[in-house]
Amino acid sequence: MAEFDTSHVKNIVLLGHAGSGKTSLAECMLFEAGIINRKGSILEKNTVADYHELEQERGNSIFSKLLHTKWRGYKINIIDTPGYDDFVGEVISALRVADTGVMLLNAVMGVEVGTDIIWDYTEQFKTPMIFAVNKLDDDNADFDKTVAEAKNHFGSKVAVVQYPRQTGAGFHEIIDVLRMTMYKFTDGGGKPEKLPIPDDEKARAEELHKELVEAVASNDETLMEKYFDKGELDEDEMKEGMKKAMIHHDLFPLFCLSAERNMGSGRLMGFIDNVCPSANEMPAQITKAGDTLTCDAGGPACIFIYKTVSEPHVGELSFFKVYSGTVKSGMELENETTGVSEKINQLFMVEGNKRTAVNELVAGDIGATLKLKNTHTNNTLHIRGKNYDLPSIEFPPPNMTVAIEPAKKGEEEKLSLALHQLREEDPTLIVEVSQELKQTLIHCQGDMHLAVAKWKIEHNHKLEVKFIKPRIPYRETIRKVADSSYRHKKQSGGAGQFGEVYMRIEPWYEGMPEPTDISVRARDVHNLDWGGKLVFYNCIVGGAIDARFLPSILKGVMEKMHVGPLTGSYVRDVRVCVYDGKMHPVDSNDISFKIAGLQAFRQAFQQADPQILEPIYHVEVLCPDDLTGAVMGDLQSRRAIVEGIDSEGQFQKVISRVPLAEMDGFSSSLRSITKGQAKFKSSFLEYAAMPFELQRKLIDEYAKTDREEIVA
Ligand SMILES: Nc1nc2c(ncn2[C@@H]2O[C@H](COP(=O)(O)OP(=O)(O)O)[C@@H](O)[C@H]2O)c(=O)[nH]1
Ligand SMILES: [Mg+2]
Repeated sequence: MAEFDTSHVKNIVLLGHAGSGKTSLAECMLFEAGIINRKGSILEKNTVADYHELEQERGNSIFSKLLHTKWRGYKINIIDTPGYDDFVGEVISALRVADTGVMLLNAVMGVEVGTDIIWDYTEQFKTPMIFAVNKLDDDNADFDKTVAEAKNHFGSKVAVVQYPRQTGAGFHEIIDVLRMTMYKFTDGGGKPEKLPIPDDEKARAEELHKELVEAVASNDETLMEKYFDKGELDEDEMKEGMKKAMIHHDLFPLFCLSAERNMGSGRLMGFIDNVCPSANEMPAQITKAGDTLTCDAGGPACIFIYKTVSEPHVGELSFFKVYSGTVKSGMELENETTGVSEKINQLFMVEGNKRTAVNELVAGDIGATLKLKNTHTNNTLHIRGKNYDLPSIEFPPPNMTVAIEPAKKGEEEKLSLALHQLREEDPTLIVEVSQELKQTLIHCQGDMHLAVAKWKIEHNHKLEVKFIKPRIPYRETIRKVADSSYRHKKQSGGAGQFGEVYMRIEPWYEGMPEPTDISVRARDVHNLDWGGKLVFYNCIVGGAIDARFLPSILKGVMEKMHVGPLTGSYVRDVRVCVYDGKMHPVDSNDISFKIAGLQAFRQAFQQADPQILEPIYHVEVLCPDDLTGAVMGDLQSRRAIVEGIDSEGQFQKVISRVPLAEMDGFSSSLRSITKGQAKFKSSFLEYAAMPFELQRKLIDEYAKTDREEIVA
């Protein structure tokens, strides 16, 4: 038998901007429940959650961690998450399996950009949310300002359940307007004394109590009627009303904390146990095939893998949530995605880097298993005879790209293995072997994300690597019409070669009119892999060139389009009309026409006012008002065009277009000029012409490189 049934398991995720106190709160929860007998601290580098060497080195969380605690008959699974948006993938996967989010607000800083970004995801998942205002012991803490910012940012659904009697060094008392009690802590924190609300706080407490009751009642008609009748709601009515409103994302209760001094976490856990929904009170999961999967320990076993970690000397750990049935050790489950059958040899409850073996885990619980054969993050495993496949976690697209190389030649194979494993653990890291740029690219979320990847490669794979600036995928095109002809003739030794081609090339655009002065006999439209089009027309009259040679001419043109004449970049958006030429009865063959086609195209291209296009990215930076100037200054030094500034709550969103060639180092530069108070998103927008002098530079550089012509 499992120790806790489904309704006694709660899954929470700790969220918030970096430094808001999530890891410290997790430590308090574990300590208060007696899971650990010494409370660790960030400073001493001995918390349960930040156990990773790299986290201790850097002093903040990088990976999400599964912990659990037991409080008054309930098991609370806690996922501690990193606050920097470089690691937002860890937050998203945790949100996928959590049933309540606890968003920490730093009472010194108020609502920060990290809070805002994570909030957007909680809205997508509709995760029931609690706010916890932390650091109330800090002399610069401002509770009222933090609450005002939260209401301004997240709306009137933010409902104050607790407020501090005093903040700063004197923070010892929390007034709870749900219980209408005052909790008084000693200097050491821990278990508070419960006292009546003092007279001088009664008016405020009663006003906030009324606000809270009204907020709960306003979400439910029966409760509203009861409230009108009695002028009050009893504890059970409040509990049920709050739970329902939280499930519908209509109420976000707000609590008070000092994680540093261990004040407030016990009451928070009590609220999680009594009010926050268990997995079976949340909307049922719908499989990809449309089946409803009820969270019931007696149902068919089904688990979903939300995270994979490769632990040195241990192997691959798969973290999962049981969405239906009961998983037992020794069970065989089928992986719906990969088709393999997996034996669940060991089941674990997890506390940071410690694992406790258990025999079974019921629906609604979260745990881990080891050494599955072919199972990855986002896979669903189920008992034989079902086809359950649960919706995947959608990870955000990457924000920045670098090229990676082993420091020593000859270690390419080792690097590719290391990257494979990195990718397995971290779905927000994308590895691309670019044929076009002849580089291995890492697409990631930001510079800290990259630093972590480097650390893992160096420590776990004992491989030195270097990051280099990625080449830019420029494009070449033309702006004018040009004609050319080329005769390829070779008669030295053996069989001769002969082919002559006349062609016209024009800039292609959607809806361009057909030629009027020549008649088109065959049309060939190619959507190019690298974007844009090649439109190839056979306009030969009177059999000047046999139709069978046209594919060879096209091949020659295509070959040159792969290695553009200006910089060797791909060519796009050209219409080619082959309208005349000559054949030789004996010497004409495919190769001759391919060469003639290629050379004619090259000549015409040079006369057609060619230009280089560069990739432009859409970049959005979210930052506090007083930092917009600095952010815009940095952007403008990157040839960016600032297109507008929108306000988002108390933040400003600077919207701009920036050439990819100038994005190098943006992530770290932004972090340093804003001290981590700004976040950015970037995505490919379009190709646009480069400034003339920069084009000149690229062309001159390319002319200097040794290159072999790709001519057969
Ligand atoms: N004064 C004060 N400092 C705190 C409190 N909670 C956390 N801290 C400190 O704030 C820093 C960040 O805490 P941490 O738990 O790592 O935050 P996280 O990034 O949200 O996990 C650490 O130096 C903590 O010691 C608190 O309640 N009061
Ligand atoms: Mg942390």
